[in-house]
Amino acid sequence: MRIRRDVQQVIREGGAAVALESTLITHGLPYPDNLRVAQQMEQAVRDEGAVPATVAVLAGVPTIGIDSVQLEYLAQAKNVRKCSRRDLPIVLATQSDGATTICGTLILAHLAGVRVFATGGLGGVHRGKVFDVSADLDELARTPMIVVCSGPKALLDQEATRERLETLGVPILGYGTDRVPAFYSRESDLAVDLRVESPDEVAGVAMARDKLGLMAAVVVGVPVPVADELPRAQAEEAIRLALHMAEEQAIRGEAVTPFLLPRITELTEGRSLVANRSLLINNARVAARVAHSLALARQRERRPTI
Ligand code: PSU
Ligand code: MN
Repeated sequence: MRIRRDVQQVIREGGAAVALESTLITHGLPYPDNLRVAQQMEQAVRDEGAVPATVAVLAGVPTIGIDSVQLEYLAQAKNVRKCSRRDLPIVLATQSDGATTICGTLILAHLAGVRVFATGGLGGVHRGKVFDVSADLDELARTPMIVVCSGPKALLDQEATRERLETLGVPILGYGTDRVPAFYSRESDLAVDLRVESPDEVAGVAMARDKLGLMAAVVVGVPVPVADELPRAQAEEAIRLALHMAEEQAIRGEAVTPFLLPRITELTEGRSLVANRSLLINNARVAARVAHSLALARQRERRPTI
């Protein structure tokens, strides 16, 4: 794999690095918003003094920390494969381009030694489709990273996704909230496993996990900033309508989310896009702070006590 030089260095020094996914660039947001948001997420991480590493596969090479030219290419490229665990061997063997989902990013970023990851919404259990369960969930169960997000994607069955995460041993922390964030809206009616108020508390849970040798990710649910929140009733109405359209057009599998997101944007007159953009940039900022706390906690742990 190719690891950008500054990313290599920060990992070697045990500093703060934040992984970012690329599927939200190729499949989650329209051009040119996708490019702007990806750049702003990287900038938010840098503003906090951490190093961003956007992950993708380019011509079959897993790349940890794409450069600005590669980012612009991905933002406009068509036919880039959306890569979960299943897809990685295929894009490598065929030397093609792949955008990594949360699942794919967890695999590659963890291999490279990055411990914190910022994204938008987790994949999970689709509404009314018990067999359409995102590979994100099983990957979260076996990758000891910290994943900063705004809850499961709004269009999923939130309750089923939450139950599945419990079964898989993945804790959900609420960042200044008692409820699992509902992506476009600040709160669902589902309780988090622990409410935290600071990056240090998040790092503390990850450190305890590591001492136990548990492999699961720690999920941190950060609510969308208040000013950009979409009221729940409004978000739900748009989601229901979009799901109905997907049903009518027989959209299936990994094509479902890329079909639904633009429909939801249309139905909310762009407000879902505003919320999505806002939460992504905010999550990148929070993840950078968490990465600092974790780096410090790990350094303290290594230093002999006097
Ligand atoms: N949430 C969004 N937009 C997205 C995704 C999540 O708001 O584009 C992407 C993420 O990359 C996530 C993936 O990992 O969708 C899950 O897809 P699937 O349900 O097909 O596993
Ligand atoms: Mn799916």
